[in-house]
Amino acid sequence: MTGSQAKSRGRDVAAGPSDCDISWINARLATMAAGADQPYGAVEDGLIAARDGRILYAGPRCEAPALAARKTVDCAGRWITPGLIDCHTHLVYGGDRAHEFELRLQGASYEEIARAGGGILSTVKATRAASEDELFASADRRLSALIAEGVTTVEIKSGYGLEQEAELKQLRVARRLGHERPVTVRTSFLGAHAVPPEFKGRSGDYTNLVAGPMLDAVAADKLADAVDVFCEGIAFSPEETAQVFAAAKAKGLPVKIHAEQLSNLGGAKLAAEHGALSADHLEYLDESGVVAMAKAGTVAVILPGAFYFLRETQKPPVELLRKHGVPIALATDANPGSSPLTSPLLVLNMACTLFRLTPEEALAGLTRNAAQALGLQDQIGTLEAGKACDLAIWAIERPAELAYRIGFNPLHSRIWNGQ
Ligand code: DI6
Ligand code: FE
Repeated sequence: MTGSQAKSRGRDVAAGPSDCDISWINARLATMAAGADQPYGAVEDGLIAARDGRILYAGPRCEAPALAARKTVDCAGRWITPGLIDCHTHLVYGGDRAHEFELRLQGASYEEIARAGGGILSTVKATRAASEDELFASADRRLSALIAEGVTTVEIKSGYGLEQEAELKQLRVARRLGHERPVTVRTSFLGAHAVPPEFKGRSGDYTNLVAGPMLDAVAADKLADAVDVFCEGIAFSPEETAQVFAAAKAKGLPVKIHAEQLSNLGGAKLAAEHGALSADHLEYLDESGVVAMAKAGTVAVILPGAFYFLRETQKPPVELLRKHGVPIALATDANPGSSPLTSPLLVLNMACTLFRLTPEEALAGLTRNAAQALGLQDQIGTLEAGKACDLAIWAIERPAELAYRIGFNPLHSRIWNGQ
């Protein structure tokens, strides 16, 4: 095809002498590109070419410019999707909460356990006591489970330190995971996850600390890519949330929120008014919150693992999110208390079975829309020229299989940054 034809399809490639490092041929592509004609942005007989870790071309082989590749991989008809993006995790923590699982099975509720000093605070105790190496080792095992199912980008939150040094420790471990493992790590400072025991009854004083010296220290060491707040009856009020958001904004950091998980405090609307990247959980979100999110371009991150594990019955308002065009992302919410889940494939299945997403919407939730929830929509999330060459290659016959099966991993191989 001619250069101008390629350009008109948004895949302009400056073909040169040594062209590309690697190409994948004989592949079926689920490009997940926005506004594609085909479901999943599907391309039969597709080709991907990459150079310097970036996609040079992704599309039909017959339309590809002539590119000499140093290495060519024959995919034998396998499907390639964008590498999966887990945009909401609490992967770094000490200990576990299996005993609380037993207590809940004897009738205690998640909120009762939290109010009695268990819940998040029991993980805080274990996280404060753990060394950086111990935290790294346990998180690394959980990260391996994500990688094994095709994850190439993961967001990791702090929020189990709840004091300056322990929060910094969690974030340093998250950064180290990104340096040592073949995966992109984005971090969020979640100092406002719970009121620590030392501040019981003085949440305002703790919020001042989070929005002041703690955020200063996090920003000074460049340890966070975003700031998150748990806005809930058992956590922080909308006023306290707004205070943390204002401080984040002053540092030039984007914000996110845990909102409307157990009750409706209007947190998602508040976050949208602060231009939040995403509002997450959202079971109790109402239409005015949805409208505010649509207006602000705030992504809805829904978390079927927490819904399932806490045996919630109130579902997030998927129909309203669709109606108002709010992008829906999915994530594991991997954490020891409400979602001890490290399987993105199971998240796809649960999103369909529990929340009635289509398999295509679910896959968009772990690719294109998850990228947007991290503010990385120009970098990752679809198979398009110019984006990072992060790929998941699957031994499947159709993309819906990714959401359909339970407990089976058809990943054939995973490419991160073209490698
Ligand atoms: N919502 C959640 O589901 C997790 N954090 C939050 O704000 C739970 C964290 C935990 O129970 O340890
Ligand atoms: Fe969470």
